Order: sequence, then structure tokens, then C-alpha cells
Amino acid sequence: MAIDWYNEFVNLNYEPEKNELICLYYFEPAAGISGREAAGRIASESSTGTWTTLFTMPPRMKALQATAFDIEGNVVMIAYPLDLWEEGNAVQLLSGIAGNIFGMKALKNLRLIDVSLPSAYTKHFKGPHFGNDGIRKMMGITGRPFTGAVPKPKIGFSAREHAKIGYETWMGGFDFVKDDENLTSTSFNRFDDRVEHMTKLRDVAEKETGEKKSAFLNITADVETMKKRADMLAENGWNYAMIDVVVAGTAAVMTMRDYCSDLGLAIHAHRAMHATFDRNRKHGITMQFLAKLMRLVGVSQIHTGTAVGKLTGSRRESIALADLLREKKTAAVEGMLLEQDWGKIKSAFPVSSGGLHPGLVPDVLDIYGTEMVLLVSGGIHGHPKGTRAGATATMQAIEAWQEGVTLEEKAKNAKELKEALGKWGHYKPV
Ligand code: CAP
Ligand code: MG
Repeated sequence: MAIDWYNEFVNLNYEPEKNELICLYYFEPAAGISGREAAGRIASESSTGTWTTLFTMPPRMKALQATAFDIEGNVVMIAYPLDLWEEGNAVQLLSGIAGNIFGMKALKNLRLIDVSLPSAYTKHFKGPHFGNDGIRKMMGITGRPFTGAVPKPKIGFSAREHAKIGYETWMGGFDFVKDDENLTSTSFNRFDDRVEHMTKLRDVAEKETGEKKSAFLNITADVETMKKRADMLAENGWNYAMIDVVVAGTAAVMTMRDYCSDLGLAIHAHRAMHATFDRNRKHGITMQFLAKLMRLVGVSQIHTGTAVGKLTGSRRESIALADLLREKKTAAVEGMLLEQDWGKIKSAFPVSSGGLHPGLVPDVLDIYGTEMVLLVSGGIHGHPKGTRAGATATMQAIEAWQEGVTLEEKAKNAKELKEALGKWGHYKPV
């Protein structure tokens, strides 16, 4: 009598149906396990299977089995019947394709690279409320990247001090002031105090510059607290809320997407903690998948790396991430992305951040183009003449890229940029 039935989940002649979800996994079988068996185990445990054959399985349930239909070396594609998945419940999707399978003894390593979601699945999600055109309209800014900065050091300022640095950031020409990922509501900088001070100085900055100024204030907490904080933002005329989406969790983001949309707030998604599962190239979940999940559940923008700054992430990866957030349809990219048609789901902005300064702006814009949010924090507050000059230098670097001239050329008539280049040049942080 057969003990297990993993082979029943492999069929290399199988052609997936249009409405099936397709997952791409990298896997390494444990010693003594064949590639085919390992692939079958992934398909099995992530759909209807368990470790042994069952006495209790009605034949109709065969239709819910996932099928590993393509195995090439260490990469497998698995097709999942649509009926396995609850409509509009992204959390349940994770429990399947990113769940138990990661702990199986039979696998040495497993990495979920991407999933192609059919329109029969995506149609149950709302996606971003505004879309990139909507955000552009809301901010009244076209033709250039959005710019923003976090007051640094990242945590420690009082609400008043924080807002003053924010004011300098806006006055230097930036659109957004951003809270840092670990700043929420601490004893020395309460969320409501920060909102109050930021609101006052935003109004002053808008009056003095005649430009729209905004902020990503970090509401991350339990859901009920996040709702109260979102209310406060809306009452004070803000158009964004920031959430640390990985630590808060997908369910919380789904709830807050609807809540924030009703209040007219876009969501800035900080991805703190993503590197715990996406950094190891052989195991975990990729950033592509996280970005796709977050667009699906409806954030307006999410961090996607710099390739040239202080944090890990390649140029190829940043480009893939930008495309999957911005485009209506994306083609497959070898070993990285599966095809995706977003249907009615609106676009989201990629956010490039981490170790940037004016001297690196052209590199980042070469990767992303202008449909992005550029965050330069240490790289403006460390400017020899201070925050405002640092922001101005960054705006000058953007202009240089748009004019097609080198930063050195531009710096001849742009003293803030000249000073920034004098300190950092084109230094790439390690
Ligand atoms: C950047 C930053 C961002 C990281 C997040 C920081 O500050 O505020 O949180 O960029 O990483 O705390 O490091 P600097 P990622 O501009 O001063 O480096 O964008 O890769 O998710
Ligand atoms: Mg930060």
C-alpha cells in the first residue's frame, strides 16, 4: 500500500487553465529526495495534500489539487485551481503558497519567486484607490519624480523639532516629509503632537512656496489605533498615511486600505522587515512577490530599492519591481517574474530610498525614470549647509538629469549642488 501520494501532484504534460494561479518556486531537495518528489511535496502541502494517502478523500477533491507542471533544475512551476482560494482574501493565499511548505524537512531551501494571478482572482481585490495619475493630480506635480526626506536621526526628535526639519525639507523644494519606520508615537514625540506641529508648518510652507506639501506620517500600530491616527490625518488635511506593511501584516493593510480610501488618504508602504525573508537568494519570499501582494491589496507606493545606495537589491530587481507596480501588464522575466495582467487594478509608485544623496540621483533616475518617489534623507541633512540646501541640491540634480547635463556641469551655476558634490561626489555607500 502506498504511504504517500506526492507523485500525484506532478504532471509534466499538464497545461494550466487560464484561471489557475501559477507559482514559480526555487527549491533544493534535502538529501535523498529527488527533484520530482520535492516538487510534488510543494504542490501537495500548499494545496490539498498531507504526508500520507488518506482514506477520507472524496474523488471530487482531485479537482482542488495543485499540479507541478514544469521542473527545470531547481525551479518549478505549480498551477493552483482557482477554487482553492477565497475571493478577496490575500491572507489565505499566503497561508497556502507561502505557508507550511517552507518548513518541510524534505526541502533544504525553498523560495517563492513570483505568482501570476489570473483576472478571475484579481477581480475580487480593489487595488490602490488613487492610481499614479490620481496621486499626480492630488499633488499637482507632473514631469518629475516626487521627492521626500525623513528627518535624521530617525528617532529622537521632539514633535516640534521634527516639524522644523520637515519645514526646512519642504522649503528646499521637496514634496514630502516622511516619518521613519520606527517612529510612531513615543513618549518624546507623540503622534498627535507631531500631526499638530507638522500641520502648522505645512500650512506655512505651502503659503510661502505656493506648492502642495505633504507627508507620510507613520500610523503603524494595532488596527484600531491606526484608524484613529488615520482619522486625525484626514481631519488635519493630510492626503497620505504611512504603514510599515510587513510588520503590520497583510490583514491590517487590507483593512486600512479601505479605511484610508474612505478618508481620501493614500498609503505609503514602508517595507521594514522584508529583508528577513527576501535577502537569502535560496530561501524565503522575494520582494517581487511582496510588491505584487501590496499592489493587489491597495497601497499607493512601496519601497523598491536603489541598487546604488546603502541597502541590498540589484538594478535588475529594482527595474522589475518598478514595472510590476506601474504597468498594466508585465511580461515574464527569466527567473524573476511571471506574466501579470492587472486588469482594472490601478498602478502604484515605486519608492527608491536608502543611502542616497544628490550625486547618486542620475543613477537612480536612469533606473526608474520619473514615475517614482525619490527619498533622500541623510543625503540632505548631511549637506554642509544643512537640510534646506541639501533638498535644493537634490532638486538641482534632478533638473540636471532632465536637462541631460552632468552634475558637474549643472553645479557651475548651482551652488548647493556644488557643495553636495564637494562632500559626497558620486560615492556609493557600502
Ligand atoms: C533611508 C531610510 C529608509 C530606508 C528603507 C532608513 O534613510 O529612512 O527607511 O531606505 O529601506 O531608515 O534607512 P537614508 P528600503 O536616506 O538616510 O539612508 O527603501 O530599501 O526599504
Ligand atoms: Mg527609514
